[in-house]
Amino acid sequence: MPSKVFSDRLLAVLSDDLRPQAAQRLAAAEPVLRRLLAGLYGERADFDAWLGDLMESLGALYAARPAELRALDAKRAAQPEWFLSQRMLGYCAYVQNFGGDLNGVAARIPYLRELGVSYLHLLPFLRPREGENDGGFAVSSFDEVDPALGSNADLDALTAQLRTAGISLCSDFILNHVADDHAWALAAKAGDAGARAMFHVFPDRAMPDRYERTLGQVFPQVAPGNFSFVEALDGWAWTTFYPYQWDLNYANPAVFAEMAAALLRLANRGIEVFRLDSTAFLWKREGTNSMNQPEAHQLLQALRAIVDIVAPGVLLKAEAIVPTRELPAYLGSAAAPECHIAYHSSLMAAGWVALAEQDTGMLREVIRNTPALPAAATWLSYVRCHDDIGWNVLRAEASADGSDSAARLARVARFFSGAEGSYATGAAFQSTDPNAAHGSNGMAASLTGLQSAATEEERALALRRMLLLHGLALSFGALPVLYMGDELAMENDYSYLHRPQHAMDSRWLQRPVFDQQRWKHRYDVSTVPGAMHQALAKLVRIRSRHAALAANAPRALLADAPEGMLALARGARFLTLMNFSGQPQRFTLQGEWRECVAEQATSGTLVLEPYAMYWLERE
Ligand code: OTU
Repeated sequence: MPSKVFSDRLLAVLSDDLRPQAAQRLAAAEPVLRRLLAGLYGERADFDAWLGDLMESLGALYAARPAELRALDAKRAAQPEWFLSQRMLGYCAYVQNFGGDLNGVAARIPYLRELGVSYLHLLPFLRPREGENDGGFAVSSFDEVDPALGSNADLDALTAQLRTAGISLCSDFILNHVADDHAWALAAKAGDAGARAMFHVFPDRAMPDRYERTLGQVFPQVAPGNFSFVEALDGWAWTTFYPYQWDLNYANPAVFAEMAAALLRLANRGIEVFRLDSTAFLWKREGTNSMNQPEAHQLLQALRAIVDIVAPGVLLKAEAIVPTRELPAYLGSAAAPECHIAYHSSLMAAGWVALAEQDTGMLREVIRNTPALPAAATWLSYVRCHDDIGWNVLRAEASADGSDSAARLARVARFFSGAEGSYATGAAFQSTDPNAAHGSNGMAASLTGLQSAATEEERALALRRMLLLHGLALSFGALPVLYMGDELAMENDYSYLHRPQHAMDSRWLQRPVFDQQRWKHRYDVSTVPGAMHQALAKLVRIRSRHAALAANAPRALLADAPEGMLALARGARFLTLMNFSGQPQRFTLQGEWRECVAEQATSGTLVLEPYAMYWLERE
C-alpha cells in the first residue's frame, strides 16, 4: 500500500493547525518506520490493517501532546545536539531514597541546581508488582505512578517544575518484561488467548530446553534458568530476570504497538528521556544467547522513528550491558538512527579495573575500541549505578594482552570484595559464568577504600580515587551521570540484609537513603562529605566552562603516558592526566599549561602523586 495511506490515517486525527508540521515529520520518518515494521511483521496477512491502526493511534497521541511540550519539541529540533553540551550533567536516584516521594524530589530541585544537574534519572516510579519487584523493575501499570510515591498529578507537577528549572526528567521504560500482575499477565492467567500471546509461553519444556542450551543467565543464583512454570498458564513463561518478570513477545505486533503507545503517553506527561531497560534482550532466537539480535535493533529504530514523529524532543537511552563491540549498534547510524544515548558500561567497569590493577591497559583498550559516533548521539559515562559493576562486558579487552580473561576479571572481582589485601569493601554478585567473572557491588566510597580507612591519609587516598573515577566520567566526552550519594561519599548500606525480600540481592548495598547529615556538611571541606562535594562541584564547574569537554568534541589517548596513568587529550588545548596507581607517575608536558583545579600555571615534567588527577588547559 502506498505510504500516503498510512500517513493519512495519522493526519486524519489531527486538527488543521497541527497537520502541516505532522506531514513534514511523516515525510521524513514514515518510510523508515514502515520499512522497519514490514521487516518485522510484513509477512502477516493483517499487516496493512495493523499498521493503519497504529498510525491512527499515533495520531491521537500526537493530538494529545500538550502545547508546552510541543514548544519543547520545537526548541530541541532547532538544536538537536543540545544534550552533548559540556554543561549537561546527570544525577540518578531512587525516588524513595532521595526524596521520600515525588513531592520530596521536587523539594530537592535547588540542591540539584546547585550541583549543576540538568538531567535527572529517577529509577522506576510506576506502579510495581505487590511484594518483591526488583526495585520497581517489575511494572504492573505504565499509566500509574506507584501510589507509595505519589499520584499522576504529582508526576505532572514534578515534570513541570523540573522543566522550569532546566532539568530534563529521565524515566525507566521497562520494555522487555512486565510484572506477573500487569493487566496482560492477569488476563493471560484467566485464559485470554490474546493476552497469552503477549508473552512467550510454552506448554512443556521442549522449547525452553532447546533455548536454554545457548542462553546465559542474569541471576543464576536467585533466579536460575530463563523460564518459569506458571500454574495458571499451565505452561512455561519466558522470564529472563526474576520469575515474576515475564518477557514480552515482540514477534507479536500488538506488543510493539501497545508499548510504543505506553511510552508516548508517558512522554506526554513531560518525561523527556527514556532509559530503555534491558534492550539487548528484546528478540529471541534459538541457537543464540538471544541478546543483541538484529530484530532488537529494528524494534528500537522503529521506536525512534515513532518518537521522531510524535514527540521529537524526547531522547531514548539504551541500557544494554553488553561487550564493547556490541554497544555502538544501539546508537544506530546517520541513515538509521536508534537511541540517542547509550550506557558505556565497558568504560565504567574498566575504570574500576584500572584501580584494581594499578594499570590502565584494559581501560586504554576499551577507549581504543570506542568508535566515533553519529551526530546527535553520545555515550553515558558513570562511576556507579544501582546495579552491579558487570565484569563480563570486558572479556575481549581482558584478553587483548594475552591474559586469561576469566581469571583476570575474577581477580578484579576478588579485589573489590576486599580480598588480596585490597582497600575495597564490596560484595561479589552472582556470576553469569560459574568459573569466572562476577559482578561487584558496593558504593563508590566503599569500593575506593573510604569504609576501611583508619587514618587521615587513607581517607585522603580514598577521596582521590573517587575523584579520579568521577574525573574520567566528566572529562571523557559523554553525558556524565552521578549516582545519588556518591557526591557526598556515602558508604555501603547493609540494611538490606534485614529485609528478607532483598537479602539475597547484594545490589541493595548501593541503594541507601540520602544522608541528611552528610548533606548538611556539604560545604564543610574539613568533613569527608564536604571535601568530596566541593571537589566534585569544582570539577563540574570547570567542565562546564570548557567546550573541549563536550560529548562530541575530539578525544585522543596519549600513548607516551606510563602504564599506571591515563592521559586523555580533548583537542589540542585540554588535557586530563590521571594516575590510577599507588605510585607517583611522571609526565612531561610540551609547552605552557594551566592546571584548572589548583588554578596554577605549569610546564615541564609533572609528578602525579598516587591517584592524583590534573585537568590542564593550554595557556
Ligand atoms: C536492568 O539490568 C536493570 O538495571 C536492573 O536493575 C534490573 O534488575 C534488570 O534490568 C531487570 O529489569 O541485564 O541489560 O546484572 O545489570 O539485570 C539489562 C544486573 C540487564 C543488571 C541486569 C540488567
